[in-house]
Amino acid sequence: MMADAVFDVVVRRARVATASDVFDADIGIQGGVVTVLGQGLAPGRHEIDAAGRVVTPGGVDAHCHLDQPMDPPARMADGFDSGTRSAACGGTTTVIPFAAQQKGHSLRAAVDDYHRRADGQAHVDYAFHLIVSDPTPAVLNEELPALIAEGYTSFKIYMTYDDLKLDDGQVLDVLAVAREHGAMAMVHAENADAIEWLTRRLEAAGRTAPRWHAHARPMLVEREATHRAIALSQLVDVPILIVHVSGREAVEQIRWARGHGLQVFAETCPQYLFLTAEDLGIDDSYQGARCVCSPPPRDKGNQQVIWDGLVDGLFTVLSSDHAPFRFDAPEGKHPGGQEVPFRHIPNGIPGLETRLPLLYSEGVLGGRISLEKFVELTATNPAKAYGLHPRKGTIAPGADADLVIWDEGEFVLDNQRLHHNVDYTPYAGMTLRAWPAMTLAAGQVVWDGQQFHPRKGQGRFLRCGPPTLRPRPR
Ligand code: DUC
Ligand code: ZN
Ligand code: ZN
Repeated sequence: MMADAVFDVVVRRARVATASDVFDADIGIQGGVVTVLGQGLAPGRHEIDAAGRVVTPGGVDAHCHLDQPMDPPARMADGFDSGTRSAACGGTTTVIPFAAQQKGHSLRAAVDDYHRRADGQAHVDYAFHLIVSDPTPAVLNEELPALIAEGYTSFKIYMTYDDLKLDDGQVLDVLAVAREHGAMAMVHAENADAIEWLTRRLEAAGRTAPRWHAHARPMLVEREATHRAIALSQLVDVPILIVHVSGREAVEQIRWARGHGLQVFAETCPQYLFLTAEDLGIDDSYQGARCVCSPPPRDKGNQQVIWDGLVDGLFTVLSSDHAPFRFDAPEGKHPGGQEVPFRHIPNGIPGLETRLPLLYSEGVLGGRISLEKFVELTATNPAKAYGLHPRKGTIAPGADADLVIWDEGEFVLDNQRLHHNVDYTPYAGMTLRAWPAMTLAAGQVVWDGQQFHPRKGQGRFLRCGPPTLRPRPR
């Protein structure tokens, strides 16, 4: 404690990285907010020496699933407590999971229920996207406009999954609301009927092991739905953001749209950079159930296309799509304690904690992307896309003091190291080259490189403004 302290916290000798610049500065923090960037700042009550290490804005994970209600026996392993704990230890200080409407119920009920799940639980700040699964006139004309005005400014539309999917007319209705009220529509683009047809044929042939999941959801079904989503958004004349883009054919559709001046934004996820369909199995072993997610990981060639899209600006954001199910559990990848046909395996993989270290290791230290691009994809653009910038997603006076101080050094990842409530990571055995040495949330140390420092209930609910992303036509 210093008697003449001017700041609550000073992070000294930081190599500060933002989406536009990398520069050396001390970071002065008061009341949980960055107040000054400069050289030789006055003392802080808490002094942190970053000693020339890279310091980035806390990550904004704009696509993760926490404690989302599921049909029994499935149950997500992470709620707001363990999910935000895991996020913080991997450098993510803002999460945006989904309040999912159930068909036949109101959207407002989903939002109220989701607040009850989050209240008092979160260690870092959070906002909500909405999932619109039943766009009744009341939802379209009353609930959605009111919720957008209250700070729920983004919603996800599904073109697959029986309990969530919308038909094209419903997609148009929801997109029209996004246009009228300035919200961001996120689209899960896979052709539901084609998946069902393929799944039945595979089942009839006895092909039900986890690896067949990838055959039931080939690139073609994603390409077709991506094309359709783009066309529907063009008809309504509204921007959209295509989530979890997995490979070349979807990327081609998005490039075409950009080339025609359409505001089509795109998200990808680490699983499409680091996993392939072989991770679902090369034989009929059930081990591959761990990596069953949708869209499925593709192949090395598609991984390269996704890397290229990160480098050249095709992708707007990199999110985790953390969808946490335990492998060895009846509420997880073994429904009812059984090895089940792939159709019944809960879709999703964990990734909140590994998103930033994976991209920093292979992207930045692997020489594929700049530090500025890393920050843009993992923090600045997600904050802009969902109306949280400049409070989130940057290091600047007035922004929340959410910071990651990076430690560079090789180690082999295993699940023991992680803080989620999932019993595996798909990235076990990978050599990583970086991990947060420290994470600060609102100026408080929440991860010190060894220990998690709980701030349960101090994570705040964030009301989102309108999207402020600028289009990047190609
Ligand atoms: N796919 C989704 O669309 N959401 C959650 C998990 C998954 O695999
Ligand atoms: Zn999805
Ligand atoms: Zn998802």
